[in-house]
Amino acid sequence: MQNTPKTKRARRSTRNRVQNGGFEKELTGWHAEGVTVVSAEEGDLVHSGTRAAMLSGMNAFLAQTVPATRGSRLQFIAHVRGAVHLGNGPVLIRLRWVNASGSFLGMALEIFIAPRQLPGSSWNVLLDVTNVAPSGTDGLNLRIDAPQSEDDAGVVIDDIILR
Ligand SMILES: [Ca+2]
Repeated sequence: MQNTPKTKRARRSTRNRVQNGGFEKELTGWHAEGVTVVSAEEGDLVHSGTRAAMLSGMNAFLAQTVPATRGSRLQFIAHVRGAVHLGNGPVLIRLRWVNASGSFLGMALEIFIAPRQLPGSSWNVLLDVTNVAPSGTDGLNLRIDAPQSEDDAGVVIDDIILR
């Protein structure tokens, strides 16, 4: 094998495959339950633009399937914070490879945030990379579950990127 200088590495697509990942178009493109769109006017709850998504409620989740094909390896980025300092319930982010009919092919990435871990005054940047998409892959299903009990404050998320 020939050594390839880093500057000549194969070009990766940098286009964000997530539709409306910054919630500027409210919840367009998302399946959601227990999610409200918060605006910059409500204080420090927006990472960029003028809107972000707040998950609060017993079954709060956000989900979207983005295009992917066999051999895809995608970078995942999201900005998360608590609505109240260290007041969050658990957050589970699961990315799954799916085929053309939406059936599960394999886990791509899993991120867990334990309760009472998210600051309310700054943003946590989640940054990770999926494994390689198996044969038959037609999409990557992203699902963020943030079930909040009565004692929990909500979780705010913005600028979700898959590229
Ligand atoms: Ca935003």
